Amino acid sequence: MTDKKSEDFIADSQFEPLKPSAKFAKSARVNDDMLFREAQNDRLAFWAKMAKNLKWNSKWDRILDDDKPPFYKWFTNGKLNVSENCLDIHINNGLGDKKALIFEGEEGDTQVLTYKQLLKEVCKFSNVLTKLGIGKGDAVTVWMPMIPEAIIAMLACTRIGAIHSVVFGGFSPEALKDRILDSESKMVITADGANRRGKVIPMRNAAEQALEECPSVEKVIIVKRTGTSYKTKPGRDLGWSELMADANDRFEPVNMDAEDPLFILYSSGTTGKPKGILHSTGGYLVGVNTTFRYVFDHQEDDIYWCTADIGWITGHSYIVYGPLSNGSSTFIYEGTPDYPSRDRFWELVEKYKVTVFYTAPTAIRSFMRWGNDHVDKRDLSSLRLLGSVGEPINPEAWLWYHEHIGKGKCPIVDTWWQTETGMIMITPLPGLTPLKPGSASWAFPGIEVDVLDDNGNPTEAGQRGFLVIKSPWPAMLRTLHGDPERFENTYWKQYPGLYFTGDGAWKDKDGYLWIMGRVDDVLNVSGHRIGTMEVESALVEHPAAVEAAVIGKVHEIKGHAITAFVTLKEGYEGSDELVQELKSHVGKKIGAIARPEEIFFTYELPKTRSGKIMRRLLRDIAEQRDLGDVTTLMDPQVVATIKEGYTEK
Ligand code: 7RM
Repeated sequence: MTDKKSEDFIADSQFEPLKPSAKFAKSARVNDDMLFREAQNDRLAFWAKMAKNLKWNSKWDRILDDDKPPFYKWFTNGKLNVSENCLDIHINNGLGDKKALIFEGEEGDTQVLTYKQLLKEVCKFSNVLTKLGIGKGDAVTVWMPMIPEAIIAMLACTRIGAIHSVVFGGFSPEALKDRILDSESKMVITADGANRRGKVIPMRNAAEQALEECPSVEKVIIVKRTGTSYKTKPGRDLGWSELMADANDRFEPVNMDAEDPLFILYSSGTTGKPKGILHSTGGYLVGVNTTFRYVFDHQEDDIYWCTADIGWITGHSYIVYGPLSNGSSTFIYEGTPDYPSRDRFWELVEKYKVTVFYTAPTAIRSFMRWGNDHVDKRDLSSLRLLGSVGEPINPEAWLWYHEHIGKGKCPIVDTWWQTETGMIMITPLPGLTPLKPGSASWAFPGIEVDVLDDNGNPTEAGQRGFLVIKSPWPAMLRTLHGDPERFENTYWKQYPGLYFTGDGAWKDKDGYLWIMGRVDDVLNVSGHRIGTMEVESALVEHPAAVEAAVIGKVHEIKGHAITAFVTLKEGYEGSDELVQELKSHVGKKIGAIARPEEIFFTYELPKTRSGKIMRRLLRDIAEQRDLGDVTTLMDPQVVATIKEGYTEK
């Protein structure tokens, strides 16, 4: 890795670390270094203490089983149920009438479920699932819009011990099919349609394209959301409300082992095949319960809003399991921030008096671009804490967020973590950590990270390296579904014994961590992970394409914009029509988020002598940078030609 760029140093030195106000610190959950000291003293004892915040039906006999790394186990032989910890325990503590889930639809329809009401719905759906033959260990795919039923379905799965696999609603039927097949789901839960910017997007009809090729699926449950019509497949398709109408509203939670699988969530890797990241019950819940409480400084009367979709890990951990296991009130919104107008989010913050708001840098950059008028006309005085996740936040966006959304008084927690980590790993604690705009600060108590150079030595302050996690943590992924070998190879081989994050980072002189994003071929488009290989595989499936190289071009709003370089088969001519065709081909294969923004045709791709496509060069071309070292290139002429073509367009 090369040395840090000068901009990085500017980010480092430009700002005085911002201390939490005395007012915030005073009532904060954490305002001294107690947790850090406890964890430092005895990391496992710290996590065991945290685990005691949950209800266990039998206690574990070992905190961490590290007999067969990297296949770690946490809280072995402990027994618990996730939905019981998210619902029943709060009702037993007198919080039954507290709002658990607050929902607003795109059209302004609303729904509030108290803890008691949410428990009833979850129990009813648990009975529905059980009656339909779903039980412990069965996989259920959830492909739904952001509506309460999605969360009810997830919690019901955990209540009966089924393994949910939530697939992002914006993924294409093809992507859905791959994930249903890989998880061997017996059931799919979906909706007739979704509301999106005033239009109705059919879901059940789209799902049918996937279902036709998924023989393992015995039942499909369909929520009526938009009234979109579809042809029912008798014997397989069932309506959510019909099933729920006469379902019993009591269901005893199934006692699960701490290491029983809780869910699978597919995430992009460096090959065309997405990875089925497997999380298990006990450690995951301990991790998200603990981090939610301390990172978001959980207070009893908070109205907490995380804008993620439940199809991503952020939705799993910090819309559903973290907030609910803490007895918080979690708000969800069906739509996008710009419909019907660009003040929609701020209208919602004002209306629901949101106190804690957690979103992604890509959204923040859009808000900045849309102008302050949309923000200034709303009353945001209820906000007390802001969060950021998904990609590095540039200091400029951080400062805007702090000033215009937080009015200078809300700390910002820039939280670094991954689908694989399950829980927040690097983050400020808002009542304690002096903030540096653009830095996620330090590891959470009980988490050990470092930045290493190519030889595995810790880097000096200011020097770039690879971010690693040095010891197991409770919410860590347990394996990749059906592919333990890939699990070992992807995460545990670069530095034997350490978890390789795939991110580049550097530490500053004060020990703050500055995360620079992926070092592998994974793009981050608007906070969503897309593998370059996935897009490339989709492109070359088109009859006109021979070979494709996909890169992420730095994009002001989205983080990365997908740019594709494609070589064509003989007999095909590059044209605007073909560009459009290829773009929609990728959209159809993977989903709209993976649609390349630009496609270029080239007679060859730059390759190393061993035949590896040099994406770095293409990135440099796309970003109009000097090309640097090209000595390993097989045919340097290729680059010159591509560069010419690119600059001409
Ligand atoms: C939670 C989530 C993980 C990748 C990760 C990073 C990037 C996430 C931050 C960040 C800098 C952050 N899971 N990333 N958060 N980079 N600062 N606060 O996003 O599996 O979808 O993505 O996202 O590259 O490896 S994820």
